[in-house]
Amino acid sequence: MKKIKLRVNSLRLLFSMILISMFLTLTAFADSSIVENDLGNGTWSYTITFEDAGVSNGSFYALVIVSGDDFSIDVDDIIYMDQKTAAQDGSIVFDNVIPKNYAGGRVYVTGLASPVYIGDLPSHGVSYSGSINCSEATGSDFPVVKFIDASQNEVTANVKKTADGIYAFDFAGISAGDYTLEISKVGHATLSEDVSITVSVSDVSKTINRLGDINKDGLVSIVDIALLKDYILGISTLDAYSIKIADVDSSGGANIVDLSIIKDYILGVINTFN
Ligand SMILES: [Ca+2]
Ligand SMILES: [Ca+2]
Repeated sequence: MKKIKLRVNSLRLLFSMILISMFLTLTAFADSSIVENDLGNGTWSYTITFEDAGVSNGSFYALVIVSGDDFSIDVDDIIYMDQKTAAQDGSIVFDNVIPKNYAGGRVYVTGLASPVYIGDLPSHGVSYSGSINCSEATGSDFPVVKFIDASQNEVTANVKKTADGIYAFDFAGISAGDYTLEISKVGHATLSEDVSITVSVSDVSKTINRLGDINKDGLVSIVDIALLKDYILGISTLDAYSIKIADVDSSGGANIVDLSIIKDYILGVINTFN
């Protein structure tokens, strides 16, 4: 624990040095390289090496990667930070560098003097991640989470189960732009939303509901029948997603046929809407 704290403190110290030294003249290292390693599944790591000729081992160097292409270091834009000690010959290798997203960025290294701009990371797009709550906690089918672009190209997110009825999803390295986000799961109404992504987004929270559960209380009951009846009779309205929930025969609309199927489900005549 103490070790971690010391590490954080020394990173902070180095970072304040970076801010101060940004106003100083930049000097370049004798030799440096950025090598991209494709890990598959839209993820990358980097190996960043450089050499500070003439330094003795024991010198600290901090690696700072900043998103975007401005020549400034803003705390909010830092997507990776680490520190290492130089080897006897002054060479330093940062390997397995995995930045927070793949939006591209500028790589800086600083020792006890000025920060040095090493080069750029290529842009591999942005990330979009979050969680999905499913009203049916049990059931072994995972939700399928997709982005569909204007040309109907699809990208599917990685989905992991985090608890009963709760799943984490993650799109990594997608292009910024406009998409339809589609979340589907067996027995649930498919959620479709227009999403415009310009930067990486995390902590997105979405909920999908069981077919027939129009009031979204987790149960298919007489209450849902009453809501659908009022909708069919024009007494009340339903939002677009609630209509999808009510459309248990996937006909594209909610009507008397769905009402009859939901009634059969409640009476136990059928046990699935699929
Ligand atoms: Ca209900
Ligand atoms: Ca229908």
